[in-house]
Amino acid sequence: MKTIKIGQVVVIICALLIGCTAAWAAGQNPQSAFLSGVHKKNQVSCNDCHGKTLAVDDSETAVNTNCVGCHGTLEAIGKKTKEHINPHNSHLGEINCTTCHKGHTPSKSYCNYCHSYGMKIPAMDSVDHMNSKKWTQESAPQKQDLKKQKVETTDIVIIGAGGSGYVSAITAHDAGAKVILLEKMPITGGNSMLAAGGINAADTRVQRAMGIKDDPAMMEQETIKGGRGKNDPELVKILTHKSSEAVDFLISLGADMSDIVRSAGVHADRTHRPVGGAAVGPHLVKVYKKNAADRKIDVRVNSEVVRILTDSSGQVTGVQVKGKHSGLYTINAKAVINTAGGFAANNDLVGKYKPQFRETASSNQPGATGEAIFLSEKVGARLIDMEQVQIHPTMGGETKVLISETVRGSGAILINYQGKRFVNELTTRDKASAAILALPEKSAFLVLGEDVRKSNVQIDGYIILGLVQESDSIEGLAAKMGVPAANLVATVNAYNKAFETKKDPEFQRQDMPRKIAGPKYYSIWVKPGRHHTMGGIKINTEAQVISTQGKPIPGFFAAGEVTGGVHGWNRLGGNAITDTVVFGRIAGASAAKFVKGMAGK
Ligand code: MEZ
Repeated sequence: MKTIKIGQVVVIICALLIGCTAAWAAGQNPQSAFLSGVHKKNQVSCNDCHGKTLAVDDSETAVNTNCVGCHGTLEAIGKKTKEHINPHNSHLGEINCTTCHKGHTPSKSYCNYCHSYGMKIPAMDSVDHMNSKKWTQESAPQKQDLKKQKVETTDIVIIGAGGSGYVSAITAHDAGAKVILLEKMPITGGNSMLAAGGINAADTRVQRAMGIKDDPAMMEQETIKGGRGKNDPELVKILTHKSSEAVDFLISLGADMSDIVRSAGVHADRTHRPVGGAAVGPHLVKVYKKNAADRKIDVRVNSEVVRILTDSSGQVTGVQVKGKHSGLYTINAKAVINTAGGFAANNDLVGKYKPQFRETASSNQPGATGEAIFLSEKVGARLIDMEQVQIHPTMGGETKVLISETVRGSGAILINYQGKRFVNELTTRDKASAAILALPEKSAFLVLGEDVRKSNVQIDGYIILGLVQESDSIEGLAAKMGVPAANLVATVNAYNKAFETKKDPEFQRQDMPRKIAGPKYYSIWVKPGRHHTMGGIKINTEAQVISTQGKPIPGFFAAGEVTGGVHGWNRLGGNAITDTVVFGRIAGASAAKFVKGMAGK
């Protein structure tokens, strides 16, 4: 008889315990509650999903490869779907199957964090419509825990894989640095993934080819005027004067920037976007993902930074990460870039800084909860303008779907319940939102004609989502909207006259690119909602994080919505993507330069 060693006994007891716990869990939950149960019923074994070792990395790579092996790619599954709303073929692009389909907890439709489809998926517990819960993080562990953890080393760690994170990562990598890009959510893309409008840039080769005259100095002035003069003027100079290079950079990565539209609060058509007016964000994130993959950049999802590490001099030296499966570990790095985004999805934080906006819907992705702003504050970063929360005038009725400003830019008008215009549709967001909130109903309607719909493919998306009403006549549309028909007819006639004469005596709207004409007329019910947080970490023009003492914190950089100062107290539509690209590039280049400087020491 073989002798059994103590270690083996422990292993056997553990295996029995795990087996019993799994059996208990299965007993507690009907077979169909989790995918593991569904799979078991179909005689799929643990190893079929997890492979021989049963080890799961935080990005769940092997499991997802096996999902695709059995079920096909998202694209292939998407092709089988007949319904208009097709989650497998959505703007989220190629994402992990495990983002929605869970093995050991109830499945959840990720789409419902932002949209509100009454959608059931296999092994789901209930339809979760409008979850704006904080994405919880456990409190950072105590210092002594650090000793026991796995430690990795790299040149640069980037916190948050949204637009700024990807741009910083690609730039730093191309400058010779070894980069790890961390994302706490199960998918990458951040708020950039939801960006509808486009990227503002002045005096670009695309504008020149279209005969559009523009000037970075004018963009600079308009950005400061839009920001109510509260912007950091040096950051605005960089944002605007490097915007044309930002568009060149995107084109060099393979992005399509061939269409241009006007955004609110400006005097030039400078919002660059893909052909047909397609949403800019999903397109850019797809381009970023491909570029990161081509460069073999280490991108990890389900990996939340819970602490930023410093040495005794205050220099930033890395991060502590909580991986969904790997638990706590440390990455020592020569530089850290914070690109973790803002906090407009965090009801409590918004409520703290802007109590009147606590209950408004948010257009943001569920991970925009702002923890990394405070992790930065803990290592000495100065925070500015935290109470400046932007309300976007047009979210679709009771949903979290943003109706892009480009719909107004393409020619839609805003109508109140009297069937009348009440504001210049292309004024800045703060003013347009205030005008809607001053109406007794605190909501309004966008009204548009056939040419406007055709110019902006996103409107077809809103039709699919059931957000648009349509009619063959203005009177018919008025009846559906519940506004007086005679007023709406008079309003549309007056607007079309303004379009013909290029003068809008009532509201001085400068740009009226299309009249409101049939054969079909459309309306969308809209309400203002939380969209952008202008405040955050103070940075300088090199994207270095500035301390409460007014000095750069060595080894620490930041870019995008996690920072404050670029947009002042009100951001112009289309300037967020400019921010992510311009300052993402600067942060990546500055961090890589810093790393090289350290090597020389
Ligand atoms: O920059 C934005 O937030 C933007 C253009 C949004 C939109 O309405 O499309």
